[in-house]
Amino acid sequence: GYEVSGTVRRVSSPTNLWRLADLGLLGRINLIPADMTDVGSLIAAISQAQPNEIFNLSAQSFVGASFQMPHTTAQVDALGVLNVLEVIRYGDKSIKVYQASSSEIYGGMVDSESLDENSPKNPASPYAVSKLFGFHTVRMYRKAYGIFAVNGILFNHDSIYRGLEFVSRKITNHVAQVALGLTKEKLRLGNLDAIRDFGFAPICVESMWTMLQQDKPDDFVIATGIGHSVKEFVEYAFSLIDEDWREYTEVSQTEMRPLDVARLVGNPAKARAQFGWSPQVTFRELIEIMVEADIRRWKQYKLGKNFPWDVVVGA
Ligand code: G4F
Repeated sequence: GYEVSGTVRRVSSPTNLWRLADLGLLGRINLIPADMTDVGSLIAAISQAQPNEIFNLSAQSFVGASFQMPHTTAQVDALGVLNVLEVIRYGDKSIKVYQASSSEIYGGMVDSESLDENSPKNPASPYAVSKLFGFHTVRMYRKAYGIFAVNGILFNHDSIYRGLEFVSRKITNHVAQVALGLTKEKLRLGNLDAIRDFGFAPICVESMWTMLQQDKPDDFVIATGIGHSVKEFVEYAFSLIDEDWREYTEVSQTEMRPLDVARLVGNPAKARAQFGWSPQVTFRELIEIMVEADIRRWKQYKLGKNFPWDVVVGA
């Protein structure tokens, strides 16, 4: 029952909307040009769409790249949040806002078993510092101006639509190519000991909407509560095609970050108690879903069909 608008940042090459196309959503969403760093464009987009709810999912979301582009990351991930909130503050204050916060804001709290909304924040990348700015700005605007703004503190949330630069999809995409005999190259990975809380994105995304339907704005951790290392991920992914991961991977310095967070595992007790959220999909099921999808895509490719991400629309 929603009418959905989404903002699209203008780039000189055609905008790649393959995920929307793959999901059959293209044409059902009003696409409005806007840029998080350009407050005027946000004013225009918000006055055009006149939304009741805004989901701010826009970000330079790759932690690794934030070390190369700290300034851009801060402008989009930190000041961009401020821009949206300012437009609401001086415009329609009844608009509810979901802010995509991140488990990265906790940073290196290695001694914490699992992290909840009140755990100390110790960000360890330009991405994390920027997200923490957004997090506190949302809380401050909520208190100071009575805006219904919430932070969803999502731990890793993966699916078949994950970008190829992230470790989960990088692995499942490679496994699929090995399975179909399409590559002999080794997969270069970085820190295999990093522990992350890998959840299934569609289930996590449902919680974003649910947070905006609560009586009062608040912040919620969304996580499975179970940690797994990158090594466990790659090991299980290759086991699905009956291969030994060690033969197909190598550790490379180029994939290491100047600082990495050793362990991030969340405690979703508050979301579970308040609106019954649960992760539903296990670590192994998630990997199975992703490997299966990538094998399907590469099989299509072998048949001479386009990748779904070759669909380029909205030039
Ligand atoms: O897949 P990643 O790049 O995701 P990361 O850094 O955990 O961030 C993701 O989740 C956050 C929420 O928890 C989001 F806020 C954020 O936007 C993003 O969606 O890396 C996961 C771990 C890291 O410790 C990284 O060092 O995997 C390690 N890793 C090891 N080898 C690698 C690689 N990461 C990448 N991207 N590529 C590698 O080759």
